[in-house]
Amino acid sequence: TSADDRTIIFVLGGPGAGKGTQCAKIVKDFDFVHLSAGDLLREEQARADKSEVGQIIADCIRQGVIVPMHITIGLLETSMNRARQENGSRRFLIDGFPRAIDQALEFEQTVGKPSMVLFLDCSEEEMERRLLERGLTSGRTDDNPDSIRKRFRTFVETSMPVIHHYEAEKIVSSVGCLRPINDVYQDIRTLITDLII
Ligand code: UP5
Ligand code: MG
Repeated sequence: TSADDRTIIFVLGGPGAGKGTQCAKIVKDFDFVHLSAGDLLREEQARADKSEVGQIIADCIRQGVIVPMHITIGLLETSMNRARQENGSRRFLIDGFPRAIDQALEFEQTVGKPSMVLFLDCSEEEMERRLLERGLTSGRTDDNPDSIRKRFRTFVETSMPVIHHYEAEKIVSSVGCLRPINDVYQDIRTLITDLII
């Protein structure tokens, strides 16, 4: 299925960098489908609450570690195929995935290759500030100091190598995110316009 007419953008960045926020803005201006791997996992966990898979997802998210990739890739593939069948969607923002090199390679083999990797670059201090503030109302089981610390560790040790892998392929566009949401978005809008024209 890799040699097809889809455009895939991986939207990556640390916990709280602004991936979901920026994807929501992109889909207002461009014909992309936004698929957040974390949102899909949280939905699946709620749906399959009492099941073994539901328990695995809940535990991994609270511990800030990565859910076994066959679960996440299955959810992404199902959502992409459904969007394609129902709406003919061909452009996808994959938010918060891949988080490890093996996930990147598996997704490329079974689903497809990204045209661009959008890296939202933010300091840990600012990401922590955003997540703790969001944690006041988000209800997310991982928006607490202990889980946030573990998420940062996973990001540095396991997810940053994915960025470096795609830097070597020269498809990473980095955007500094220590700025207001709309300023960040202006840069992203230019990058996406350049990609799809
Ligand atoms: N905010 C955003 N931009 C701002 C700006 N420029 N200035 C000021 N404030 C800004 O934003 C976070 C908060 O910051 C919001 O309150 C926002 O208003 C504000 P958001 O857009 O939500 O940031 P995002 O990067 O999406 O943060 P999120 O917490 O979703 O990132 P994570 O990567 O931690 O979470 P995700 O949901 O992707 O994953 C959660 C867990 O799921 C992982 O830890 C892992 O256990 C599991 N997972 C997998 O196992 N595999 C996967 O493939 C994906 C997830
Ligand atoms: Mg998010």
